[in-house]
Amino acid sequence: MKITDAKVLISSPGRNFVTLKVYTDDGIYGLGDATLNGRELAVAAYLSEHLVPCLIGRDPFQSEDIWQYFYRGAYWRRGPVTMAAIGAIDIALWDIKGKALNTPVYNLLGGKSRTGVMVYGHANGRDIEETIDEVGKYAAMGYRAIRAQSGIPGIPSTYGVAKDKLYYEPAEKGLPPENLWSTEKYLLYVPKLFESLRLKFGDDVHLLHDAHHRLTPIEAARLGKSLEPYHLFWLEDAVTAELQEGFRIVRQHTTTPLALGEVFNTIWDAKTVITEQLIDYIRMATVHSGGITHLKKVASLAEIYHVLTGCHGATDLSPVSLAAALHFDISVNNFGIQEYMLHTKQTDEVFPHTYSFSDGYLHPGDGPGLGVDYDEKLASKFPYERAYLPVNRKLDGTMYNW
Ligand code: KDG
Ligand code: MG
Repeated sequence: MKITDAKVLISSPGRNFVTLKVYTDDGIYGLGDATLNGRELAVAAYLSEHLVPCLIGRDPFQSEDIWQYFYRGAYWRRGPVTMAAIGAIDIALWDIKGKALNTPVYNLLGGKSRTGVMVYGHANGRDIEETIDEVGKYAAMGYRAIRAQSGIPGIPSTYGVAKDKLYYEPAEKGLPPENLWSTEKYLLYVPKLFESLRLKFGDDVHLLHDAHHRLTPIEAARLGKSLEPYHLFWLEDAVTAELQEGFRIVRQHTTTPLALGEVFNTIWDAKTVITEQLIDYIRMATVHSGGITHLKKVASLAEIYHVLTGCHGATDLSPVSLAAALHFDISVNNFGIQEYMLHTKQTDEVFPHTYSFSDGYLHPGDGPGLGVDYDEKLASKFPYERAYLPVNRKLDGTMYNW
């Protein structure tokens, strides 16, 4: 089998997505996700200008060699643009292989290791009362794990609080909106939120929280410690992780489980935190870390160090990415949990898929390949519009991490 062509498809059904469609000489095509939130066209150009010309004529079954060709062969390695482009190709090749062999991708990755993929949903409110209501809605829908984020009194905007409850979408059309931030207020408020949630919902539901890279190591240590009575499933992205060693300080002070890595792109970004057992969950996504091929290697390294997986699954990861994650999740032994943010109806219509939710679990479906398609005609009704994630400033105007 030979690859005959590959098209980069850009559309905005509910939000912007970049999708790669790889064609072969026996009529099978595969889909990959290449979406990099707020930097979509950089990946699209990297793919169409630099990678697609080298892809034509290759055997799609040689996904390992093709991966190495684009990673080692580029000279310029790593980084989100490069790795999302390689990730899109890799995901599309696994899709082709599954379709050609008439089997779901998970069967090519070792087969099912579990009956379903436990997911966590996103509950968020402007204050504790509203957040409690939202957590209640997810519990009623059958979710066993729920991430809770709350606005903080005295700060006009807070990360993770949706305008449209079930469909949280942080990217906005136009130039980047500016948010405000106070670590002092946040550190006082979050323990109260989780105390209220445990009082209301008891101990059984898994509760998660995302600090979104906004704390220093010692601040994260304090937050982790203050949340211990409420036994979180995880505290995510407590500190920016360019300095992986910073997590030594957090780890020394708290038993709250730590999750990290949605912005990581290669195994090197996670090497210290995994091998020193500084985290409990690695959050890298198939799309942003070079596809299924590379993420399998990350999971294998993590497995030796008692680190479980918890793939990123926000709305900017298209249904193609989500499907790739589900095939990966259901097959690796050290799976932990999968993030699941509902896509809008428009997104789901443009990307018809076989995965389904029931009773707190996602199931990838048992059809050949990844089980996702792309309706090009419908997608053409939703043209790309530039959109950005917000930026963030401290109350005194200092530029900070979003
Ligand atoms: O593109 C960035 C979003 O995916 C991010 O804000 C979502 O932090 C996030 C999460 O945990 O899903
Ligand atoms: Mg996050």
